[in-house]
Amino acid sequence: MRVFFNSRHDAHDGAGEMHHGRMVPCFENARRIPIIRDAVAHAVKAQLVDPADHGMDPIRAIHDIDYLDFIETAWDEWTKAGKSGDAFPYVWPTAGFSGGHPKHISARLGQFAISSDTPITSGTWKAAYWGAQTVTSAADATWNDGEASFALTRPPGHHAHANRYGGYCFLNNSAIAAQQMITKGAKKVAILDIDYHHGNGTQDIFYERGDVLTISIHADPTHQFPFFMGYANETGRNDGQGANLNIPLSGGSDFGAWGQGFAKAMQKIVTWQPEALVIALGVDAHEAEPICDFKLQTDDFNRIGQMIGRLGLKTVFVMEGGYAHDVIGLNVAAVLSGYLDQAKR
Ligand code: OKP
Ligand code: ZN
Repeated sequence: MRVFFNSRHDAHDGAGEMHHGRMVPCFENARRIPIIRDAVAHAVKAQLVDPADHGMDPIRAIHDIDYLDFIETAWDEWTKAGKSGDAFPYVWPTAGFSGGHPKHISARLGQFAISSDTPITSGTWKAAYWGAQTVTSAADATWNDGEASFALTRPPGHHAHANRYGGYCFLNNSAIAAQQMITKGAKKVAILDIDYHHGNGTQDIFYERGDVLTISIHADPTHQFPFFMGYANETGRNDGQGANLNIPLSGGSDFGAWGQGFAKAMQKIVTWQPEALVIALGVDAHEAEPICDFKLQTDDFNRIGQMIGRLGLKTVFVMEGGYAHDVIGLNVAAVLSGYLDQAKR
């Protein structure tokens, strides 16, 4: 399988995040990527491909210009203000605050962040920019010849909105991949997000559009990030009515419950008849994952890949979450090899 690889991913290098009231090393760290690369190299005869530089157009097709300007310049503003650790927000313009948009870097961090878990570092923009190029190249390749691609990149993307970062995400890679295929001529593209966490950014970006179906299977937000979005009654608006499907599952779900949700997702995709499919491939639903509480096994990920393969659609896999270094490589490889076992039969 073609694996488009973001070799600049390690430019984003957070030192730590607040977890249960203490600073701990970032769960979303650079060690994840070589582990996954090495595991897929063996399992699916990965041909590593460097992304081409498509410039800002595919990114601007999803994100607002003032937001992109902020992400690109935040680190410089932070260091010019005399700060040297990673950049974090600490105050937000929540309901009732009406002071406009001050230019101070701490005001801007709060203006554009949804959460406090996501460091901005010296190379964050570089890593995120090349991640967007990685998924754009993967989407182009798959749209052109029909063969599946895997975009192996970090930081992840599905929590990023058109104008907000957070949940370890800056640029919404799955959205950029879907939009790239629309730009190249697809009339209908589906995004299926199997990451443990709700894909709030992806949902919001396409919420009023009828040409991109967004589906997310995730931990019930009543007890899990992002808490304020991801409920089953969020079904889309205007042209997008009926084109968003949330499948929240209770904490501790195993493949019994998860597989039932997945069957609903498969049914929706078959009925909706997209020309292409983007899989937001988080593997943090596995039982060994540190910040998650589902109970999927590696064999279950293989079954998931097989069922995706049986859809017979042009498929782009985009790396999202997965933090248990012992198993992330195995789980990604299980999805991709399951897919290859069943695709085009
Ligand atoms: C990103 B992805 C705990 C903060 C937790 C939210 C989870 C982000 C998950 N210190 N941050 O969907 O795997
Ligand atoms: Zn996740």
